[in-house]
Amino acid sequence: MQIRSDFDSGNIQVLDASDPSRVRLAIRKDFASDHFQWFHFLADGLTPGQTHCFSLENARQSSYPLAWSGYQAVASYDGEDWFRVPTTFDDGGLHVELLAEQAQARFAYFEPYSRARHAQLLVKALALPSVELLACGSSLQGRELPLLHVRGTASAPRKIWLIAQQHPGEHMAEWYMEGLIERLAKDDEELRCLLAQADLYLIPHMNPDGAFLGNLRTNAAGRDLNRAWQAPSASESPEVLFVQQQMATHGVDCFLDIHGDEEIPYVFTAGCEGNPGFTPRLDALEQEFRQRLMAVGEFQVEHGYPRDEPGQANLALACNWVGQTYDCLAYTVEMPFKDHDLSPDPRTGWNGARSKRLARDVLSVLAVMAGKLR
Ligand code: GEM
Ligand code: ZN
Repeated sequence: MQIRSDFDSGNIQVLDASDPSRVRLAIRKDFASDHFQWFHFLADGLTPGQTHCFSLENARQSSYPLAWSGYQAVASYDGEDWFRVPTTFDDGGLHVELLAEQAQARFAYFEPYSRARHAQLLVKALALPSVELLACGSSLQGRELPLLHVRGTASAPRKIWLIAQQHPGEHMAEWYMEGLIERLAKDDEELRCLLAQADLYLIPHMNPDGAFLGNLRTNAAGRDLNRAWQAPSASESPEVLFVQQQMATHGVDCFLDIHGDEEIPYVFTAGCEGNPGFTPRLDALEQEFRQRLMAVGEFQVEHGYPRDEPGQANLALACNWVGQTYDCLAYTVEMPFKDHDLSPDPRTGWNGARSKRLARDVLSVLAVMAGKLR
């Protein structure tokens, strides 16, 4: 059996692949960092009809070891259709099983979003009459960081920013952005209502280097971009520096930072309640956003991160820094690596398609709220 990871977002180390019924593997650390959790590899030489087990033996030392409880890995024969496979976790690591139907299969922590698909998404977006490439930053390794501007029809539009995948292993984030961009092509009544009041500023992918390298959490300098917002640097976090410069140029009236969460099996948000500048106005906007999203989409408010104490927010996080700096509604949107347990799908768990649907639902909420953002 051959195990490969020499491709976009590949990450695995082979310990011993001599026994095809029990292949011993390990997850490689993020580049220049101690973080690890994301894995993505291809197994070639499977025997149809045989159950193969792949053991990721260092899973207990990963960044979020509690996240393996209740988690199932995803597999695919064609790289398009991804499905959950029987997965157990014990002292020996994370054990992923497949009753093989074909000789080759891919395995990953979540349905990967490839750089090639990102390129296709940009072509699709820029073909839309309302979308322009406003600016283009560059990652540390020189990958483009496009800022898309969706021009509405208002003479003084509200400016709604969405950025995705600061954490490179959270591939659900660019699936979300694909869903948003695809809805722009539909030109429905709600969308027209939104674009009559607001322009959109989109960064479909904040961390292309980290994603390509198969990192979970950091960029090519080993930096967690979602801890760089108070002091971004050209040498270590140019991706954040670029976005802040563009925000200063164009302004911000609402901000959504799209992420994935390893442990919590629900879709949820984290707000700015701990910001020094948090006001009853922002509190009301946050509550209305949540209530409206619960009414239309796969979302809930019971499960999520602990709320920050007043004045105790970490302003190095994008959501908090933007919310504080621009006195605006700002949210971290979290999708699960596992499933949204209020509406579980045993075959796929949370996946790309559901991430896309959430983006469409959030646009519906923004269409109703755009006029209240200031
Ligand atoms: C999280 S954001 C953490 C927000 N926490 C609170 N209490 N507001 C991060 O960066 O750690 C986002 C993520 O990793 O998905
Ligand atoms: Zn994240």
